[in-house]
Amino acid sequence: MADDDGIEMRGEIKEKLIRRKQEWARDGRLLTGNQKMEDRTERLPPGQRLTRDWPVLDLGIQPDVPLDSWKLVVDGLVEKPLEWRWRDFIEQPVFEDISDIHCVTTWSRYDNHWEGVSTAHVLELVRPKADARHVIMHSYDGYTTNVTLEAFAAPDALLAHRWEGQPISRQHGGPVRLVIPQYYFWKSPKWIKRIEISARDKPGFWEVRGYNNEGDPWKEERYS
Ligand SMILES: Nc1nc2c(c(=O)[nH]1)N[C@H]1C(S)=C(S)[C@@H](COP(=O)(O)O)O[C@H]1N2
Ligand SMILES: [Mo]
Repeated sequence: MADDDGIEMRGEIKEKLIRRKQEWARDGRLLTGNQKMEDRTERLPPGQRLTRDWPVLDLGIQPDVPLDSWKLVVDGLVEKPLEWRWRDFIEQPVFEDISDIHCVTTWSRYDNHWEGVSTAHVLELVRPKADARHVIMHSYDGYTTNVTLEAFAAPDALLAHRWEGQPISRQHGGPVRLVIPQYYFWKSPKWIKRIEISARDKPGFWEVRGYNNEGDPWKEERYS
């Protein structure tokens, strides 16, 4: 099924999986109670285990967004909203970072080499208004997630289009996904389409289904 913009929604929503994760959140599954809030000398957060591969997790729909259909809007409470096509995106200053992934389902993956555009650069261009406090991210598959403006602006956060020197695959959220390393990976939306700056918080897909509104792996903020 392709819409007018030539973007094909591949796959089906995994209703059962979503229900199970929601039950896990309700029951507090996977919590160790071992939060080392102060102790960041450990590299692996509590309850996590290291993996070397890179699992694919999403709601089941993996949109196929051709580069010439790709669009990103940054709007809401900003002085200068922007709309980028692919050529605009790749003209921006390149930002590179190496960071660890921590997924709430307990896998972590070290040393991911990302390339893209820093969120700091995006914010410099759009200039959030004085009352802006929150960022709501909207994806091509209908997924949403929310962070504070401060977390979005973190110096290691970026709109990534390359991973380990290669374009990010469709399965992992290409052409462009967010990477916000300080939080569990559900706060890093794949197939990003719109970044909404807001005075008001708007909990996203998992946040309204029992996941924490913040999601700091060091505080084990898995659920609300
Ligand atoms: N658009 C979108 N982004 C998403 C998701 C999703 O379903 N849709 N799932 C989130 C979750 S729960 C995780 S763990 C990571 C998984 O990213 P990966 O498949 O690249 O490992 O993507 C996050 N971003
Ligand atoms: Mo996840």
